Amino acid sequence: MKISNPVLRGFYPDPSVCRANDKYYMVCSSFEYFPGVPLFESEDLVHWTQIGHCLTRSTQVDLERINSSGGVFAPTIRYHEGRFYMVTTNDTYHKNFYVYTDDIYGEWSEPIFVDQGGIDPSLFFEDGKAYFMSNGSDEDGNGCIFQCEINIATGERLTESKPIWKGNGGRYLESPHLYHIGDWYYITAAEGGTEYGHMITYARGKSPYGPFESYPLNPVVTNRDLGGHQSRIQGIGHGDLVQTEDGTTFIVCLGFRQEGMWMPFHHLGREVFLVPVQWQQDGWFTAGVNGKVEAEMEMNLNASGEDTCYDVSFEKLGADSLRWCHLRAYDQANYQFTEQGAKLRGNHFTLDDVDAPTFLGVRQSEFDTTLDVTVGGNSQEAGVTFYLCEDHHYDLYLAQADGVCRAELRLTTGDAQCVKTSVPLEQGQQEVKLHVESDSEFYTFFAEIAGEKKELGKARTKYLSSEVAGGFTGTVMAMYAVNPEEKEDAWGEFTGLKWTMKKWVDN
Ligand code: 6LW
Repeated sequence: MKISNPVLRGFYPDPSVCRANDKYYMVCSSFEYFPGVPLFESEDLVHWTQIGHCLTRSTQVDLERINSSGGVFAPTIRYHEGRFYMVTTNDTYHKNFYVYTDDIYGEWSEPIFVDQGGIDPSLFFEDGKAYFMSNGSDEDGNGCIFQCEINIATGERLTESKPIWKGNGGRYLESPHLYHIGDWYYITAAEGGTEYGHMITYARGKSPYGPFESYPLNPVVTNRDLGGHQSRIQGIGHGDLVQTEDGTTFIVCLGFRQEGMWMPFHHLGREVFLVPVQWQQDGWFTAGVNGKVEAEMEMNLNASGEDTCYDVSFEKLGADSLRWCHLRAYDQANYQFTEQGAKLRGNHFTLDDVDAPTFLGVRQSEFDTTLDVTVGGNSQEAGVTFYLCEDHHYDLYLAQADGVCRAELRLTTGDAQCVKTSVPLEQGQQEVKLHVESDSEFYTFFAEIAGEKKELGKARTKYLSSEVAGGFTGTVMAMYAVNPEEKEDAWGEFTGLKWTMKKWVDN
């Protein structure tokens, strides 16, 4: 049947997937966001339900003052003898570690560190051995995949780290994984960087250490040769192979949906794509449609469930929703869910700080969205932000000073920040209805003043993109509060949250 991509929309980069007990499990990177490493379950590789996070405690990963797009990089998930492992890098501290669980719905262990450098670690289990691989550089400074064997109980290296594959010559060799399928060991990597030149390459050999022979038809998957006028889907790379029970094979990988045909950018982050694999007689394979990924592809899958709905409201997302995310740290005392909505108590951090302001976020999953929320309470500042990082965010909020309430729109784009519009509310008006409309090019911000919806301004989506702002994340919408004096009883009150997202279809 035809399957539409991306199968998981919004900022869920660097996917890795495994099959266990007739289900599929997937993890994605999370950088400075807490909880870390969102975890999903699926029965068909197409419909994914979030069932948890792998990193839920500060003892597992310390995100304090982690730089934006630092912290938790590309994870790998593997299942071995009844146990799930998730291995990743804390890039800010250049440390590779893994956690494990015997209950996929439960808590994960404390971290076990492995003394091998590089990023994008992966695990491979066979014949009682645990192989650990990550990227690195050879003596000439070229990209190379290194591998060692570890004691899986302790993380201790049992063998020297050996170079096993230099890839196909593309820059930024990363994201290695090893598989044993049929007579061959297949190794994969991403090359070209996680941007427009991104690609997925393979090599194969007769042992876990190779020697590996690169596939003559590499790259197996890439959209690098498609211009924006040919495909909105770009940056395809960082893939993990997965097989269904009957051996049908897929690659789960990242890609993004670009905006701006000639000077492209993307602001929704890197997302998850599913790509069908076609095996050949000689034990090699191709994937996608002639090695390219399209928004709709024919796949040998029975996945007729309902479309995933990304709409957000307090009714849909209660206090325990796994979709809420926070910046770096989470102080539960500053978040209260009420029958009508949520109350947030700020701290002295603002959205401009590389720190942990009070922030209740959800990823933006589509271009066309409509947001409504009413903000009241007595916080000095409380509102919504469309946030990429501390230097790039748009905030629409209720400000209160000297007994005057104002609706304001503040834009922060790199080194420039301005309050674009500031409108006093009517005497006695102490809460304000905020409304935001987005399409692929603009956010348009409104506030209801004296019963009338007033436009406070527009801002370009482009300035929240990786191409402009840098980094590896994607836009998150958050309710937030700022409370410079950290008053005990200063709360921003949020009611009537409704954020609807219109599913993008390629045309
Ligand atoms: C990462 C690398 C990548 O760890 O982006 O797409 C880096 N690939 O593999 C950050 O996500």
